[in-house]
Amino acid sequence: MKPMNLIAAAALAAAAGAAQAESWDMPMAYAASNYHSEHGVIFADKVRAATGGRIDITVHPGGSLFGGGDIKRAIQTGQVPIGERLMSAHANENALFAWDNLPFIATTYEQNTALWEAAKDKVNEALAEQNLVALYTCPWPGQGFYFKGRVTSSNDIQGVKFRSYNAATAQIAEELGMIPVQVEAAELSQALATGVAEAFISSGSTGYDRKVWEHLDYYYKVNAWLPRNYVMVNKRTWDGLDAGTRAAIQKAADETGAACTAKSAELAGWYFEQLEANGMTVTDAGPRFLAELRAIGDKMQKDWLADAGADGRAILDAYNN
Ligand code: PCA
Repeated sequence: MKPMNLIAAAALAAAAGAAQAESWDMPMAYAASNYHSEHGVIFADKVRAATGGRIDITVHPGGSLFGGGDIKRAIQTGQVPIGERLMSAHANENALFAWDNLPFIATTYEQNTALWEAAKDKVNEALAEQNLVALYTCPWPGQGFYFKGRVTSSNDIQGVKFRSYNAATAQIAEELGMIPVQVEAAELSQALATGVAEAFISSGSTGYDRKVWEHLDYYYKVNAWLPRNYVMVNKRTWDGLDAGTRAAIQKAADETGAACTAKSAELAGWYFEQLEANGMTVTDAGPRFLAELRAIGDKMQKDWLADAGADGRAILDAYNN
């Protein structure tokens, strides 16, 4: 080869190498120290190792790159290739995304996994239509209520400002006579400190992350549902990868989803211990409050079936069998 051709060949090789390695920013919505975010980092490490550095993911937790409410759109539109979001926050786009917040349908990790198995194909189809591919999902622990004072029924909470995180939690607030206000977990401590919100529904996990004992004194265990976070990738980006890279990433995702789910189950009780150690009363919801919640749950299930149509019916039928 003539020297000029050698130089051209070297430049071409360098360009091909550079085009191959990709840096992916991955926005996540929840606290850096939360197990969801920690598993995002575990996932990134696995992907880097499995692809020989070809895909280099940087996790941005706590809504630091995009606020929780903006992450899904940022992935869809290709502003970032990958990210994490609570799926049911997007139930307004498609009722199927609310499969995991039907009250009292799936209240254990096993049931939540069985329901996801029933819902998965339909949900993934709906995501594909939005230019998204879910790589893995991970549940939050069961959802219960945080209040300032003791609550035995909705009589005790009329007009209370209630922090919601999706349509279902806003509906529950209204049915109970409270006033819903949508607030991201990342802004929850501030909302409680400034009086924007006085109560909310969530897991022990988010109460712990946000040190809510500084503002509220009671947690009522209800286990209404276990909502899931999804790590999603832009479908065009995904389809553009070679099959080997896709398989390596999917394997890392499967392992991470399983590990994250196990961690969630392992930590569920520990979070309650931390709330108690910091002075909160953690207790089961009483029979009157629970009866009201069950009636609301029945109504919400009917509403959902009306919205989600035949697909929703098929999901619940598959789950019930
Ligand atoms: N924590 C998240 C969603 C569900 C949960 O347990 C939150 O409160 O925003």
